[in-house]
Amino acid sequence: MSDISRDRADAGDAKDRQLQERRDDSAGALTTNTGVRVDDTDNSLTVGERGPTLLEDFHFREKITHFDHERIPERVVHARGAGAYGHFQVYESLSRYTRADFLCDPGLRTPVFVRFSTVAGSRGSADTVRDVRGFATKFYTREGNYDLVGNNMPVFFIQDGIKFPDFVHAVKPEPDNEIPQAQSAHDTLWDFVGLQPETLHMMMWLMSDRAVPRSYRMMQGFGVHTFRLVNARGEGTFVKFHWKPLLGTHSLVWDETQKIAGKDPDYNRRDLWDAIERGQYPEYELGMQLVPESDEFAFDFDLLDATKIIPEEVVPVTPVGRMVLDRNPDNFFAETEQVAFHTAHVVPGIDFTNDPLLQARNFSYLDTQLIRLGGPNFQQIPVNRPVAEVSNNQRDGYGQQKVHRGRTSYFPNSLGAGCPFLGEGPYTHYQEKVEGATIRRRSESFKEHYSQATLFLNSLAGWEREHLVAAFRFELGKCEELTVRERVVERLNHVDHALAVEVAQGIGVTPPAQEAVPNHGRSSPALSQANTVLDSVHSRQIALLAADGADAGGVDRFRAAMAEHGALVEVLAPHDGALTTEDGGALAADRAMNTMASVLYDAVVVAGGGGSAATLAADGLALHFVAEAFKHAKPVAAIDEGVDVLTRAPLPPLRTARPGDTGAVVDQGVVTCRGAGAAELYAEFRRILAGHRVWDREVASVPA
Ligand code: HDD
Repeated sequence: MSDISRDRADAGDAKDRQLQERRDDSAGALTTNTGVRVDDTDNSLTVGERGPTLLEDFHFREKITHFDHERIPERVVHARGAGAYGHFQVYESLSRYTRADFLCDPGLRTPVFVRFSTVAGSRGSADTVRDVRGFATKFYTREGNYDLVGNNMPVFFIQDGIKFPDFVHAVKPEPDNEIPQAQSAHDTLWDFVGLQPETLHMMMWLMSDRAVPRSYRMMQGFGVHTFRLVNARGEGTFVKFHWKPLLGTHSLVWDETQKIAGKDPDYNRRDLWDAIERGQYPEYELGMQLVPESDEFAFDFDLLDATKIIPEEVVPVTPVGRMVLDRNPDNFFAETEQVAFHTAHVVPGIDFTNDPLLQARNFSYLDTQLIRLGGPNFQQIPVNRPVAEVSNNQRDGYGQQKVHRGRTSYFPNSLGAGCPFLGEGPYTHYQEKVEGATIRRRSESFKEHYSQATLFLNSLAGWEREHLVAAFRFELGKCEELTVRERVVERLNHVDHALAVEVAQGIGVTPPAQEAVPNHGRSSPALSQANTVLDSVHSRQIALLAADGADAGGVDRFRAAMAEHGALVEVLAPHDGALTTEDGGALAADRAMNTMASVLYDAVVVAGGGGSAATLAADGLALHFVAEAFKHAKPVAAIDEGVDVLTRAPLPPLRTARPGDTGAVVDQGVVTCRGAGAAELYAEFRRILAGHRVWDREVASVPA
């Protein structure tokens, strides 16, 4: 019996206990890989002090050879990622729909490993590029591993997996010069898009703010395909999986993402790691859209078409459980790089549908692990090992870790007492009756490509739509071929005439004279990030600018007021180390201002204190901090004399607190106070920060 099935109450730690056997702290004396002790690893074995190196220097050869072989092929897509362990627990038994044990027992904590990723960039590319984000979850269940390999967008670029190599070749750097890295803004992608209109719905998502998430902790996840749940009676229910982050779904702005890519290319990876180290564990709720089989044809699109959503207003998302990520991996390569996801890693009670994209994936993921991880034993790599017992007749191969005993490795056998035998509770494939001729043809029900792209557009808030138009203009503006730009504009005219005109006007293309089809006018509020969680400042990062002469008491009070709600304040100063405060005391600077930038924070605040304010008001970097934060629609605040810094920054006319004011003054999301009113400032600032950004602020004229 496996470790986890023996120990139900402690099941959440089963994976951790299993990994413990393989952890290595590299303690003790230095040895070779055969355990022979080494007393010098700085000098190779030579003939005389200045002579040639000897072939018999086995330590040298082993050390260099191992180093030469340290790299494995990066993932062909989703090469850059970050992972974490955690656990999942279902709220109530879902046995009505599925026999999957981990979805039926609310008392069970199932260990998970999640890997977030970008798609197009190489392993070393920047985190904050415009791209889809992968959201892949491995559940180490008692019945075997279940992998939910999803993205942060609910649809996909293509309908049939046979187009995947074409799409990926188009979006990846162009093959002649390998430019551009991790960017969709180039001719080949948009050439493909213009010629393959099924991409249009997903391209709307890719041009939206969803493609530049603030954090992996603030991003939705989707299984994308329609899957099938199967209960103990063998009855099926269609299902779409959704992950909803408890912190809400929030994004960066485009200018900010480009700057972060230089200032901190590990921005999202670091954010995930740091939050877990701080104990601010990311949490997501799993939701399901459940569709009875009798409703298979009840929609105006095909459930098997992965370029379509089921609007949440049509089939609501039922919350079914919660996932918490609470442990960082010990070793990036061993765990995050070697983790192997596969859509066909399913457990009893979860099955596929005939979605041709999913069917292709069920082939591709196993195939890719064989080359990436060097052979058929990748499931034995610690991060991939199921906590359920593995017993079969598969043998040998590169990297075999097991020492299989006995004479028999075939079925049936009598010499090995019939083991491994066919047990109870096996995976049984859903019995679907299928018939038809062998054809190579897209179903008629897959042929409408525009109406959900329009639905998405119609559902956006004003600021989201502006960002989307700007993104189309940026991306197409980077395309050198006019015909590529023109064809995409023609396609957009089928989504929405006004959109096509706005985009065309920005990229030197003649706008279409008339609409191709009227906009159907329907919308789905759940698609807008304006309708997400907007009442939490938990784990938000605030830069507090201070210099010598700062009011330490004011800084401490502000920090405490934010900490109470889980927000983090870092004191940034013109120099690192201790600041001399207004009253002659000391205040530790967390970082020197020149090592950071406003784009790495959610908000910027200027401390009080006359000396500090005078220094900061004359410091171009401090003024840029404030102006750039304002430009990116972030909450900004200033306390007491700190207000003078705001008035020196290149901001539009702003109402700020004057001496004698008793409360806080709020104008365009900028909060100020002088003397009294600090408590009100804390409350107002928190409210604005919880709203994420101040989207109605006029920022075009700010030179940052
Ligand atoms: Fe894929 C990786 C998500 C379509 C072939 N895919 C990969 C990862 C994610 C997704 C999150 C990274 C897993 C990790 O962190 O290791 N892929 C998707 C989604 C799709 C999708 C949500 C559409 C709904 N993928 C898709 C198709 C094919 C592939 C149609 C091929 C026919 N995907 C792969 C792959 C990768 C991969 C080549 C690269 C590395 C890996 O699998 O392990 O096999």
